[in-house]
Amino acid sequence: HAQNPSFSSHAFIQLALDNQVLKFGEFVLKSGRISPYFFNAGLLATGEMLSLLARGYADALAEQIRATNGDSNEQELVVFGAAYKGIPFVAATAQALWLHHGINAKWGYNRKEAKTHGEGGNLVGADVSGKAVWVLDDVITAGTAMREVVEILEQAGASIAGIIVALDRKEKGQAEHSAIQELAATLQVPVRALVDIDDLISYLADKNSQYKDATQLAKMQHYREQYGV
Ligand code: OMP
Repeated sequence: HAQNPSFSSHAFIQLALDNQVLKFGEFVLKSGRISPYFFNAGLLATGEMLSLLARGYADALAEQIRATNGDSNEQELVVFGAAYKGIPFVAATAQALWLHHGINAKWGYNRKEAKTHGEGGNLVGADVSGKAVWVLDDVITAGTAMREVVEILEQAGASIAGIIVALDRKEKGQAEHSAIQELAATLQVPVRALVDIDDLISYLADKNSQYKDATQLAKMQHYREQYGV
């Protein structure tokens, strides 16, 4: 039994469904949209799921670094996770980068309450000031959460190197483009997702899938037409 498989979107979706990380029903989103599915990254709460997720982020980052630097690992890699859910994810990703790719990334996160004693401030870990930082996050819908993280980093004197989310719901952001397209255009950086709604739809449509479900598939497709890009 392989305990450190490379990331595959199929395996990730299957695990997410098995563990109710990905659920079907009727959910009110932060944006106010009513969605037939919800991805709760807080439930990626086993060693297996955390490892697969971290491997996904790490593989995507390593690929991006290779694409820009060739084989050299010289350029410093700084990864950032936003409080609270992003914190364990960024820590696990830094470890996966080291164990599976030999990349010694610096990692950090923010706290929600600024400290008034001790070292002060609200950033912990890697010093991001003057650095180009990769941001990890769980889900992107309309892009509000991600814009807040970008703001925190820019306030701290960092620039954004790129963004990786676990799930891209591929929905409209502030206008007609998807939230990811808007961020990529505004920041001029790569923005990647480990899985997106089209992967979920293909999974539900797959005749070999144990979760094959025509009713749910139709709801997902309808929602995609309503809010999708
Ligand atoms: P936006 O800020 O609209 O991009 O929504 C992203 C945030 O919504 C995530 O960081 C989550 O807090 C939450 N969310 C989920 O966790 N899973 C989903 O499937 C959908 C949402 C959501 O509310 O849109």
